[in-house]
Amino acid sequence: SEVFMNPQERSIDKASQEMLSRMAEAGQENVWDRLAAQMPQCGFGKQGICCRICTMGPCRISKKAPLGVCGANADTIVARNFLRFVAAGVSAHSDHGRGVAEVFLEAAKGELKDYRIKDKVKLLKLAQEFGVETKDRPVNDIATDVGKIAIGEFGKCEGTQLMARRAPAARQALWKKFDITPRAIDREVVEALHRSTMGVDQDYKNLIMHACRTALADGWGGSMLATELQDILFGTPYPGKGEVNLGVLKKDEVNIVVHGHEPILSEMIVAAAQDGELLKQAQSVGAKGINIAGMCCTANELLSRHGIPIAGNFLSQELAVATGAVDVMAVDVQCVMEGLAQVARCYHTKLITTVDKARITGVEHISMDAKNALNTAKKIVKMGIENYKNRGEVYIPNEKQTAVMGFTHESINYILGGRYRASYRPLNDNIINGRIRGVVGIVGCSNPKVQQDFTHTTLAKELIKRDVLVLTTGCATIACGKQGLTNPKIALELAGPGLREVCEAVGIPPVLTCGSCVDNSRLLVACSEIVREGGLGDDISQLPAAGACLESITEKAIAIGQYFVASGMMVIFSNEMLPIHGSQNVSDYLLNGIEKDLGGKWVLEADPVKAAEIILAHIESKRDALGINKKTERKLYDMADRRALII
Ligand code: SF4
Ligand code: MSK
Repeated sequence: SEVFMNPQERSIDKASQEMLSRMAEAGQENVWDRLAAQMPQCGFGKQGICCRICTMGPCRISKKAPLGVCGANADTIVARNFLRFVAAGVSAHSDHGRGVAEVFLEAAKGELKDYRIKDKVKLLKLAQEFGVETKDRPVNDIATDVGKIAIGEFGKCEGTQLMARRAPAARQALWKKFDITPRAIDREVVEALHRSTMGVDQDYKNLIMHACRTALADGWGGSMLATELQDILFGTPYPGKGEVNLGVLKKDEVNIVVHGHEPILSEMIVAAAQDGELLKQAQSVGAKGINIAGMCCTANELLSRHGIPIAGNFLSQELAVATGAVDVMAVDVQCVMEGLAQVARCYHTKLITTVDKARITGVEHISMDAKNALNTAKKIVKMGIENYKNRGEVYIPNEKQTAVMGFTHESINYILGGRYRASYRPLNDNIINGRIRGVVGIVGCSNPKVQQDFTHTTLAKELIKRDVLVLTTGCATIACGKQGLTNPKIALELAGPGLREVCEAVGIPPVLTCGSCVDNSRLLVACSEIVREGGLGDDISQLPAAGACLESITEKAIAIGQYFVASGMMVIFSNEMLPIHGSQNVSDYLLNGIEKDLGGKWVLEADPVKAAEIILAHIESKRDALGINKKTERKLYDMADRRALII
């Protein structure tokens, strides 16, 4: 792959470009430089044909040596590696979900003074779904029962994931037919590791089928639990305005950046920053206030629930420190680059790890104890205040964008249908009448092998231009936010006439931000609800819909892709970011054969314009199959339509 050396090649984001220039001038290394130093990267690894799972190896498959020492061929090795990618991604999301479930249960029992149940309506819905008695019972008793069942989902001895029942009946039947309905989340991950160890499962299709089941345990299990319980505990997001990009950092305030994924700590830091005593302390050191900003998925969680500004996505983390304005960066789990520690040493920034399972050598660790959460958060904020005076030169790029964020399955439902008739009907009707051609999820990361933010935003623009509604999560959301695509004023100008009419009528932007990585589960629920609403087939695989992640990095992204595929969706990734090319059979199956079995498939395309063409063709073929492309005469909204829509 190409190595980008100058700031303009590395990112389309002006704030990133400025910071990259400054870091280069100061001779400071960042993720792009480390990528350059790694070149050329191992061709065997890229194709998925290196195996190091036993000490007869490591083995690499080549023409000269087509079999590993144990006799494993390329198909087995690629499929095993793929399964291990998926299992690791699932374990990350699901361990996040388990962490939330544990705090949820303790909070429900009244053992945590700083957390309480915020969304009682959502709690009651989930309780009913889990079969928990709700009538005349105190909220905390109901929540305790829900919490116990939720924790059980990770390790239960019998049965399948409860929330997999949210999928359309036809989908559930298909999972049953292929025996891939996910059982306990931990069990699927453990079995994945067992099956992919030396001398166990040596049939590539069998391995891929277990990758489906393991991934489904994430999408319809671990991630979905994380989302549901976070919503109940911290409040279900509702669309609101916020600001995105490094320009949200403030020269004259104490800047605390929270980075990672779990909102357990960051929610408390937000609360601590409002403490009168701490505000006074901030003023006493000459700061005008305490400014909290988010990074990566923590940022999505906080903006969508509290309107807290977002400083940047994955590739911006080191750049934020290089502004010299970050007094504390508090991190929890996932996507926290170890390189941050090195960059932080060049500035006054105090980098603090907070989760015992995620420490960095040489970095100060303040253990986040849920029982003493607010005090721990206050301690961290105080460290920021005390560090304010140690700032050296500060340079904050003057770049930020207004964004409307915080869409959920519930809020889309409500906005479309109104309080008393919350419903997907208007969306389904507008897909059927062709004003909206289809729905696409643009999700995931920000990879230095790709110009930062370019592919996510180009793809989003190409799609909305052609009347496709875009839903985003993760770092893709932040990329779209930075480029104005979640600002209705800017984005509506770029939308096709049909999509624009619908968005204007109901008051939404054409790019809907749906939260963090675990919130991809919201998209699964939304798809199921669209199917349930009727008129667009009886399974997710029939919907004119797709998923895309052209800047993926993590194992989590592959797990997400695989659970979308196993749920019936077409998913586009960049060629280089799915290491399956070393096996023709595995590639053929994941890119083609699997569609006959499960209705979804992977597609590889790195170019966002070409990816948009592929998605459009896919959407139109689904529309043809549904018979909704007959009489597709497109008409703009007239007053009668508007009256029918606005409740
Ligand atoms: Fe080599 Fe087989 Fe061991 Fe893998 S499992 S390292 S292919 S001997
Ligand atoms: S943070 S997983 S780089 S989206 Fe969720 Fe961003 Fe990908 Fe991490």
